[in-house]
Amino acid sequence: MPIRRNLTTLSDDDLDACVQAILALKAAGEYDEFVTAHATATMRTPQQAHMSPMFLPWHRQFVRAFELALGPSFALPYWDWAADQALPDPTKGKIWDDDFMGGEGDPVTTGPFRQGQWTLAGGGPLVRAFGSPPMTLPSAADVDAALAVNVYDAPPWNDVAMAAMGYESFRNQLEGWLLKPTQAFQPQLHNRVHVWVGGSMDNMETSPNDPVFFLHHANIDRIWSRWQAMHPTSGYLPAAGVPGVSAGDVMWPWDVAGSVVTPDDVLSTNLLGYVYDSEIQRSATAGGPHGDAFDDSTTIEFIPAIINSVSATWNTVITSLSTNYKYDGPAPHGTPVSDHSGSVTVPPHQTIQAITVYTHKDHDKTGVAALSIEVSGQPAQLLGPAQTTAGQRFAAPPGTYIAGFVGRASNRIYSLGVVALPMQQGF
Ligand SMILES: [Cu+2]
Repeated sequence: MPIRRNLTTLSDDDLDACVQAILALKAAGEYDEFVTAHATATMRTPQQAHMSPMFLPWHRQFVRAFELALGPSFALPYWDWAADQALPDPTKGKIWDDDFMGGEGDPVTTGPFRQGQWTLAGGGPLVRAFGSPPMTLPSAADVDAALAVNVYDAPPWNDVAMAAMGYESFRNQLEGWLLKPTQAFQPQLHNRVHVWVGGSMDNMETSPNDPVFFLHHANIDRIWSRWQAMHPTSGYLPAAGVPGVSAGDVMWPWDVAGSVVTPDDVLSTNLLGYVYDSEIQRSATAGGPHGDAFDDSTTIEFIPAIINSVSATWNTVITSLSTNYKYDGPAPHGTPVSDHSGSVTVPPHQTIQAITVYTHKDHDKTGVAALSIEVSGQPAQLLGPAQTTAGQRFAAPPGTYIAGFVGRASNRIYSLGVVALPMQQGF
């Protein structure tokens, strides 16, 4: 599964591969189609892409489509602008290196997207005008404040001042329209980054003209994913009844019969086929269910409601290896099942949020671990390096750990995926 990584951790080769993929998409004429789709979506009524609860699912689908256009297994890096905010000079962050995104200017004259090398979808060169103090990038504290809001969205489901109206809205706080009663309006978080980069990015319709858009929105998506993990009982809102923006409503332009996309379809990044490096690291530090010093784990997410039953069996071939897993369903929450091996069966029609498998840090020394999943007798397809059917096992080779797990319910075919990575990556 593609792992979206913080761009500051990428090698020069990986950064260059990203630039080359973007340039190739541009040369093929496909890049500009994304700019046009974004602009058209922005001008439609009702608003879905912005100033709407669909802001996050719409851009998740949009960025994922872009990522797939760059390559079937391509992973977009993300730009952690809150980390750059803390730099002595945020305009000197790695993202702006000459061999990555290039710098600012009217027009931009450095980097691969400089004047003469990169023409906007509507014509003309790329422009950037970085904010100067007191205009700053959002801070880590700003991100944490948004993450603390446990309600996804609230009436009137748009960009107006919800805090001032007595409502809380994670979505609107992250999107950045939120007017705090105690402060004069200024763009926050997502909006603030667009304004800070300035120029081409500071245009709500055509901002994808700057490739930085996608690195920025990968980070926005990462923050949403983090919020989802932090607030597992806070779902997308409105669930129903608000025309055009409810959980089951179709998001334009993904309205082609037979392949429509709704917010409900994009609630899990794993189901869409990617994961963030920070997700892996966060689960890795969560600790084992017994409070032991386990240092790696995998999270299994399933689309709720459709699955009749799931049983997961985790065991180790080398029996001296200590392995635990737990079932993070609605109840009992996080029940540790056993050491060494065991299984858990989820009752029919239960919502499964996650099954987490913890393996002991020494397991790279001791050999093979196996995980088997059975989904109510249905064929289960592993999306990772092995294919299986119901009840069959995925075997992680020695020296790997299981980094991600996917359940997918599409046309009632259940797919399960595993990612196995070398131990040295991140742990
Ligand atoms: Cu947008």
